[in-house]
Amino acid sequence: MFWQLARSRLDLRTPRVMGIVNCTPDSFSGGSGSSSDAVALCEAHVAAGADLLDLGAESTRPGAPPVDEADQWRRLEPVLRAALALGRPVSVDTSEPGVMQRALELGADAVNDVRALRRPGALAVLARHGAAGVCLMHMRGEPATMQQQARYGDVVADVRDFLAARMAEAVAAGIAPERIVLDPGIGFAKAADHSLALLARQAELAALGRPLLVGWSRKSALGAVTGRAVRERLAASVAAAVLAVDRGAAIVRVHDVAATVDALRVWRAATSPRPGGPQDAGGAAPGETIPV
Ligand code: HH2
Repeated sequence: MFWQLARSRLDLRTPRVMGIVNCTPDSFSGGSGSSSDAVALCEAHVAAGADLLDLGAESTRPGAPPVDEADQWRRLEPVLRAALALGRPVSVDTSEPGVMQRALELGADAVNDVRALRRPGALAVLARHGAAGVCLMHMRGEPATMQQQARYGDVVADVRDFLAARMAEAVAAGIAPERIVLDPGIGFAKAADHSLALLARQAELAALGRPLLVGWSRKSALGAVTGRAVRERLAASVAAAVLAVDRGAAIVRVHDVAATVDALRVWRAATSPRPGGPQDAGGAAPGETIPV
């Protein structure tokens, strides 16, 4: 399994960590005040082991005010230019077709759209940019009012059907399936129980046949479970990322890259065949032994 991106194909046989860079003053877990802060965060994420960077210029927390195209681009451009030189794929988190267009022209590898390319013109921009990746995420309504729409009969079936329909529409518009990853939209028009059901039954979303990208980092569902404030959700976020990967997620979108990378190293070590372990066919290859 791989994700086709503008400059590369991302191999998803091992889980990948996407580092969040909010070029916003008002993100729910704190944004970057200036573009130099945001560039420094990109560099820190890469040093900590991030496989991808996701740059956003508009907060999507419940009740956040919209940011117009010109302002998004003013915040994004200097950070995107610097991030593209760091040797990792870079996605731009936007729903605005004009911002998508400018970002892809500058060389962005993918578009991450919490509205799943539903704004007029968005599908066409991606269809025009032959190889760029796209993440289609589930949400109902708009961030300002989405929590009023957090009512479902079967949330997992609803999210699955929505993602299947958005993927079909993207493919019909000319976006090849290997360019697409899917995201259940943890916390977007969802109560904590809805988000947790999406983790418990994540396999039903993986059955859609495209890689899953999942963002649990510091989200309010983790606050509901632990009783902790946004800044105190590191352990809960890492636990959720590991569970998501264990249930088949290909990419986890996180604020705390170093801790997530370590946790996934442990997950990988524990799930790979080991000399002498139950999946060992006999005879360890040289160099495969793990130092204690
Ligand atoms: N969550 C947020 C923003 N963008 N994109 C995808 N694909 N999946 C997510 O779960 C997701 C997302 C919200 O988190 P954050 O970026 O930290 O906050 P804010 O939107 O307030 O900037």
